[in-house]
Amino acid sequence: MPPSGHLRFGDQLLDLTRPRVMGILNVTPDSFSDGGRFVDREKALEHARRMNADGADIIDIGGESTRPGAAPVNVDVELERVVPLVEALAREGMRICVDTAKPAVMREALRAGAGMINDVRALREPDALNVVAAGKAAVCLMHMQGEPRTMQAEPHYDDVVAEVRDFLVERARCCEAAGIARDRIVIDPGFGFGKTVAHNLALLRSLRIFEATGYPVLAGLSRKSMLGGFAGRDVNERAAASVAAALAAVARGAAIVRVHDVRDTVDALKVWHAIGTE
Ligand code: 9MG
Repeated sequence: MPPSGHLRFGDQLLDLTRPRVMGILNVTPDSFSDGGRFVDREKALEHARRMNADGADIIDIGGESTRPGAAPVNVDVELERVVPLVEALAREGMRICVDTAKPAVMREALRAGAGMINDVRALREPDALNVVAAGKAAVCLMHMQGEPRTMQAEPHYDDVVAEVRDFLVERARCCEAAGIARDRIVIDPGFGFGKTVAHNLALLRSLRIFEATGYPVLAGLSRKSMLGGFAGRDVNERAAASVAAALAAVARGAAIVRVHDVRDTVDALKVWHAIGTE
């Protein structure tokens, strides 16, 4: 079944007949902060406004790092980092997604005006399904093997594409059974989350198999270590590599790309669109 062509995002319908760009706003100690509990809110707001002006369709705010090796964050710290930003940016009319696996953060983020939850644990925490089902938000269900602290140690699959697809379809069905409408659900293979480079490439090359599930597909490859390996670039010098990966994902059916370099990605997609596909 082909995806429906739109995503129900809070009270809005987001047209997915053209690819959409989700800009990443990380508010963690390694991003806009003094290195401790306090995150510089003004800098984060400025960065979100810049991504919005550059053409981001959605801003994805995350207050807990999910990088390989990252340690978990206390719920109060995450709330303090994320909720004021959601309130301010939603009030300015931006579409806000919140990257969290914690039901308490989801609940407050939705109250503050978020229209989407991005969960790397695919709503597997107790109560997460109910919190999302009770509102009108969209949800991105991502696949991850293991936990961020250890997930890259020894990822193993017999058939990575089938296993990841089956997991995501099963989670999407749980969402629908809990009352989340089909047109509120997005799936994501979770590049780099308990995957080797060979696993990531197999998933990227087979993205059409995910699209064929009928759920829109989100691809997050931006600045990931696999791209650094191919291009021989440090993390802050991977914009061109990330744009190439985003286009490769869109060419294989991705409906949304999650990126750091919004302006470059938006420009590339405009060129892509102008050229058209055969
Ligand atoms: C939070 N986060 C980091 N990488 C991600 C990815 O690839 N997809 C999604 N949905 N979230 C991600």
